[in-house]
Amino acid sequence: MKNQSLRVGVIGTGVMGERHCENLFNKITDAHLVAVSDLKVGRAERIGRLFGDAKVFETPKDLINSNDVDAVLVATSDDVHSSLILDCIKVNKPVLCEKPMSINLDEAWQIIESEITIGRKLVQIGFCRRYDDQHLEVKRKFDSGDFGRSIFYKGWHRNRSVDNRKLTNEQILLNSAIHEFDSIRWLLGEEARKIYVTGVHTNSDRVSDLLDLITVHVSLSGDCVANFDVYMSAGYGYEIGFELIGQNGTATIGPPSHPFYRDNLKYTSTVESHWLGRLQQAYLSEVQSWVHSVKSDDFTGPTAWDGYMSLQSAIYGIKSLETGSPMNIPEIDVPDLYDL
Ligand code: ISE
Repeated sequence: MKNQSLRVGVIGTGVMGERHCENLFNKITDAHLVAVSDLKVGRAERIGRLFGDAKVFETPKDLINSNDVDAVLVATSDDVHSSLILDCIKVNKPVLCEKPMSINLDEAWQIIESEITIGRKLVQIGFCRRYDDQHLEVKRKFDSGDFGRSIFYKGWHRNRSVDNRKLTNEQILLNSAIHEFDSIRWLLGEEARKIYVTGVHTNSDRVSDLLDLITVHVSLSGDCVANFDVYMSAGYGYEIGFELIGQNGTATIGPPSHPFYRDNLKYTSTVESHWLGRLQQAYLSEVQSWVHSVKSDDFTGPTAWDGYMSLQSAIYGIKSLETGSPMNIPEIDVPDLYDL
């Protein structure tokens, strides 16, 4: 395997799956796209043709079981992530699955148990922020100890617009806020213990009861706190950012590295319109690093355990939003397989 190009199959060829296929075809080294599968067969055929004549499989299971596929990337709708991950584990195939790893904790736990049973990690979860250069720089700075202990994560996550009729309050926590739940654990090195979520519907014409702007407050172990908003219809563009406050210093990431202009009595710059633009560097580095991990059998990415712990915050966040009360999050011991 070390000297051969990794043969990757992508399941789900929507917006994110297409981007991964394109990256695998054009940019990722030591791997290539060999197979695709999608409920919409026509879409899979188009993507397969576009990116190296990848073979189209009618069912995800056929792709997973194929001897021509070494590793699988899952970018389907969230509700089928866990069953596809379990199918990959059954045949001992490494899988990079988009977040969330599941939409419920029981199925997510089955994944943890399956990996424990086979005694190895095969699953990486697509927490792409961990591969974003800005996030990584802040992580390194805090890990160096220069700023002392990190205490407070204060973040924001803005999508430009969403289809209010399709999106649900649950999805905002499971699919969008889940990134912050992971970033908080990763940056602060502590676990969420209590969560309180409130939300508002920002659109005056009220096409739905969607709470498209939520604020999330998390208390963590080790005397740390986090606070962030997720605004799904911010209008001005796509943006993610945070301030991380430590004992001796703080770091901020925010507006990305577009040029900043001053003219005619004003400052101007450009805001990304979509996450595909803001996070392209992270997607590339995430998949490239996964390919190297798989080829060298040295697991480095966010694990199923990371996926489980972030999902736990999202699920208790949903309960908090529904009940209007803060929720305690149960403490669970890290299984040996994931204990570093
Ligand atoms: C989307 O699925 C993503 O993963 C983006 O990174 C996130 O910012 C967005 O809110 C999600 O809908």
